[in-house]
Amino acid sequence: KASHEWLNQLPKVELHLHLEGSLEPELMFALAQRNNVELPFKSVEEVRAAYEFSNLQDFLDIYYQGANVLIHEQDFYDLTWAYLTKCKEQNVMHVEPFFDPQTHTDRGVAFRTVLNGIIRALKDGQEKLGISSELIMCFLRHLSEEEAFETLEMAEAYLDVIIGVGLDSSEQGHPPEKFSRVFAKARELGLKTVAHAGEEGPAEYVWTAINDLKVSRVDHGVRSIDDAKLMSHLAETRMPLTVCPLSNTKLCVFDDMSEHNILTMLEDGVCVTVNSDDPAYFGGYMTENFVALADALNLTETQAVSLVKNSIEASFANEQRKAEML
Ligand code: ES4
Ligand code: ZN
Repeated sequence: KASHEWLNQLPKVELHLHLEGSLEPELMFALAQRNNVELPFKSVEEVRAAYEFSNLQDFLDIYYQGANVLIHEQDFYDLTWAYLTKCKEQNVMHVEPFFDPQTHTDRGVAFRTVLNGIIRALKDGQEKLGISSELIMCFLRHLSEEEAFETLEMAEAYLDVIIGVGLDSSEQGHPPEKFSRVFAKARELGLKTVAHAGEEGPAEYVWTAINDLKVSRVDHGVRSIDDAKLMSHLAETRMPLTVCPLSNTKLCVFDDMSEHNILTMLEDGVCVTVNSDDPAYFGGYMTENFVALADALNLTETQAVSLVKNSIEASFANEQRKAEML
């Protein structure tokens, strides 16, 4: 296979990245040792071998277990900084990462510990690497509305460093409207909203993310293709979809990359974007996701550039930063 160095050189933007999903096995082991946490794996190789998933839940079980090594502010700094240095290597100029506070507060790690580590690294990323960023806090949808409200309350002290809220974790059985009232409160606080929808769940969940949660972007959204009316609506309104190709094949949303619908949607005028989701678990960061599309679907340079332009259009960066990136 060709090296596709041009795809690494291409300046890129990432809009769908879970910081906890960027925890590489090497850092997981180092933090386990530093914090005296027991891991159910003997080696980095054994961890990587465990990363075979047949669906979203399979992955989530391992992902939440991995996060147990994150305890101190410095751990969250190191996690975020490692991701940003990877972005620098791959010419990613702007990022809008997600974090899952409930994964940590439910283990007794303070909200401020998580947030302070992350924002200090994002600030260094801006100052030392020139990577601009906006931070998005996600609610875990398998937990209750009440717990989401409690999490939103903790975020109220940090509205200057959180641009929006999102919704992630187990999709099926947890429709967007379960969080309509929490999202309404978030919007009242001036936060933007996004939500995972139409990853494993039906196209109907994309409609309710748009109509009930009033999202600015839909995360994944690939199952929108099952609903022709929805597809036209997405194209007409330029509603962005943050698509994650390697995630979708790793979690068996598509059996093979050659079956992925991202380029079909691009040609239909939908504002699709390329993102890495949980790169430490799914086999690659931004460049690898673009390369996978080049290998399986013959992604052209024109298409690659359109995908990045879509990301700039869909981003929460200010107009000046957007203009700089175009
Ligand atoms: C996730 Cl791929 C995916 N889907 C839903 N929730 C998530 N959290 C982390 N990765
Ligand atoms: Zn995701």
